[in-house]
Amino acid sequence: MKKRVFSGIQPTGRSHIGNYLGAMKHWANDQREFENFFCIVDLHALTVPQDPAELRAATREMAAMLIAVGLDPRYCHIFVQSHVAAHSQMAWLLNCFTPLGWLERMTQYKDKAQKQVSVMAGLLGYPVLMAGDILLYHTHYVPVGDDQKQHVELARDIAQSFNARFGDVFTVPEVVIPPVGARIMNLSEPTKKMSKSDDDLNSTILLLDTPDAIRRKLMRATTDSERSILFDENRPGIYNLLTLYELFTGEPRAAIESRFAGKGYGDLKKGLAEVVIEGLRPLQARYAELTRDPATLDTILRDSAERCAVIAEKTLTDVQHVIGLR
Ligand code: ATP
Ligand code: LTN
Repeated sequence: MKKRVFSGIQPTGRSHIGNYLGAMKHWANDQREFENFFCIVDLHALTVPQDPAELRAATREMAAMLIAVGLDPRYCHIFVQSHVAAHSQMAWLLNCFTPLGWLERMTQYKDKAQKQVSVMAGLLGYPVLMAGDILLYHTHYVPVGDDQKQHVELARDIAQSFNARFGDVFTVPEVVIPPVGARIMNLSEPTKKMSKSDDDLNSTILLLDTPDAIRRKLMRATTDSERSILFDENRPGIYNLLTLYELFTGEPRAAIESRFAGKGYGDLKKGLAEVVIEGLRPLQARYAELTRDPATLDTILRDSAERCAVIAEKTLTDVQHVIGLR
């Protein structure tokens, strides 16, 4: 039996090269080795304010994007979280077995709560819903970017404490973080991660950006006052641009450093813009084609949700049983 992979992505804002290099690209590369569950987490999106029509449209767009980056519905269950009721049901049950203190410590909660005028209870419960997503499928591996590591560790803690009390109900998942690209940085403020929810539109390269937008954003990217073009982690701006070059070309670091030896930051930015534009071109073409046929996307989502519901409901029933429901 193939081992199981589960990961999720929120249908909010627009996907960016951080999502791609930190998560989606790895999901696509490794898909044949595993049984894969890729979930468009619309329930997680509700933890911060959303416009209903935009959320609905963004959910279908995310399905198109996942297929455009190369996920193949023959190897992957690509589905929407709210289409499988067991996700909401499991979240409630796990909420009753998760100490409040574990949730209050989550760094993403603290960051996001600070940005909201009024914080809804769902924002605190976000990692519990996420733990339920993972545990419902007896997931072995959870490939995510660096920012989600703490949440997957919490899912492990919840699974272990539940198992200690009720027997081996859950498979304890492992987090998988890519060695390079797990944290693509914000172009304007390279000490922060690139993020969908950033208000500064120049800080993020979107997967659907036009060539002109990509060139413009990269030319404005923050660097430093030095001159040398070297992979030096203490120089976050240049390090981020060089990492992007490395990930889009697959060239070794030494070769990239010698390609730009004696050249200026402008040359690096121009060169990088061209490799990003070329790297995104095939994905953008596939995306355009897929969004012309929403009925096919809806069929893929519906079929996947039906298959996932069978697996998820079995786990949910097992959990209900051991805790004294049913
Ligand atoms: P937000 O920042 O608004 O929370 P996001 O950009 O993190 O949103 P998500 O849908 O939460 O987007 O994340 C999808 C996947 O992309 C996750 O696995 C996450 O770890 C990864 N990811 C997000 N941002 C980056 C980044 N800057 N570098 C690498 N991976 C990232
Ligand atoms: N919180 C994650 C999305 C997410 C997820 C998951 C990732 C929801 N459920 C389960 C991995 C496994 C995020 O914001 N990237």
